Amino acid sequence: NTNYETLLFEVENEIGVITVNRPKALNALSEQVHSELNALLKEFKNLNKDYSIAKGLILTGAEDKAFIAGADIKGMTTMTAEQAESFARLGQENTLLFESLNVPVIACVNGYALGGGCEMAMSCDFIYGTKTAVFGQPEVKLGLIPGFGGTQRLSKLVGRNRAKEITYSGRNVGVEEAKEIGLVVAIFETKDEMLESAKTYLSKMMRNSPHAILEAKRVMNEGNDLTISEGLNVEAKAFGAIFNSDDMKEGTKAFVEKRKPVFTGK
Ligand code: CO8
Repeated sequence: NTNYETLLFEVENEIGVITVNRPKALNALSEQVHSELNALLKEFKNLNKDYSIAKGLILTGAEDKAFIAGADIKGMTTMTAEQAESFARLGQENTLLFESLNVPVIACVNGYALGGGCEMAMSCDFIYGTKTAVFGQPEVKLGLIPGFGGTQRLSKLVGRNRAKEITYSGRNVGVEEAKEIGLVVAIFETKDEMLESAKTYLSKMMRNSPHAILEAKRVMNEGNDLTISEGLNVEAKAFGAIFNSDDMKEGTKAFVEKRKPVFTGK
C-alpha cells in the first residue's frame, strides 16, 4: 500500500525514500503522520524479509525548509494526558521500528529538525544534513519535554551533559555544531546533492553482505542499552551465529578465490 496522505514512498534501484509530506505545517508530526508511518514501516518490515523491496532507506521531509518541525503543536493543544501518553508511545514505536528494520536508514535533514523531527532523525542509523539544517529539542519552550525518545537518544549520541544543555535551553543547534558533536556525519550544499550522496552510499553498501549489515545493526543497537560485558556477550554470540550464514561462507570463499562475492542476504 502506498496510498498515504501525509507520506510519500518511492523505491528506485532498491533504495526506498520516505518523505514526510505536510509542507504547509513544515512536515509536523500529527497523529495521522505517525499512524501512516507506523503502517508503512510495519508493512515494509513484513514484506522486505528477503530484501525484495529495498536494501536501504532514506527518511526526509518535503520541500527545502523543513525536515520535520516537531510534533504537531496544534494537535497537542486539545489532548488529554492519556491521549498524549499514547501519542508519545506511537511515536516511540516508530523510532523502534526504524531501529529494527533489516536495512540501514539514513535521515536526510533539510532545514528544521526540531523536537519530534530531531527525535525521528536520531532513530535512523545516521544523519546527513544540508547546510541549512537546524536541530534542537525546543519542547521546554512550550512547557513540554521530548516524547519520541529525545530524552534518551540525544544523551546516548552526544553525551548526557551536552544533551541537557541543549534540552534545557531549547536552543537551535546549527549543522556545523551538529557535525562537531557527532549528531550529523556529513554536510551538503543542497538537498538534491544530499539525497544523491545518500543513494550512492546505500548502493555501495549494498555490495557488502546484507545479512552482516543487519547483524551489525542489531548488535550495535542492542549494545547501546547494555553494559560492556553484556554487549560483548551479544557480539560473541552473533559472531558465532554468523558462521552459519550463506553470506559469510560466500564472502570468505570469494576472498580466497580472488573474486567478487555474490551475497544473497542469507
Ligand atoms: N506543529 C504544527 N504546526 C507547525 C509546527 C509544529 N511543530 N511548526 C510549524 N508549523 C506550522 C506553523 O504553524 C505555520 O502554519 P500557518 O501558516 O498555518 O500558521 C507553518 O507551519 C509555517 O511555520 P512558520 O510560519 O512558523 O515558519 P517560520 O519560518 O516563521 O518558523 C519554525 C519556522 C522556527 C520552525 C517555527 O515554525 C517553529 O518554531 N515551529 C515549532 C518548532 C517546535 O517547537 N517544535 C517542537 C514541537 S514539540 C515536540 O516535537 C514534542 C515531541 C514529543 C511529543 C510527544 C507527544 C505527546
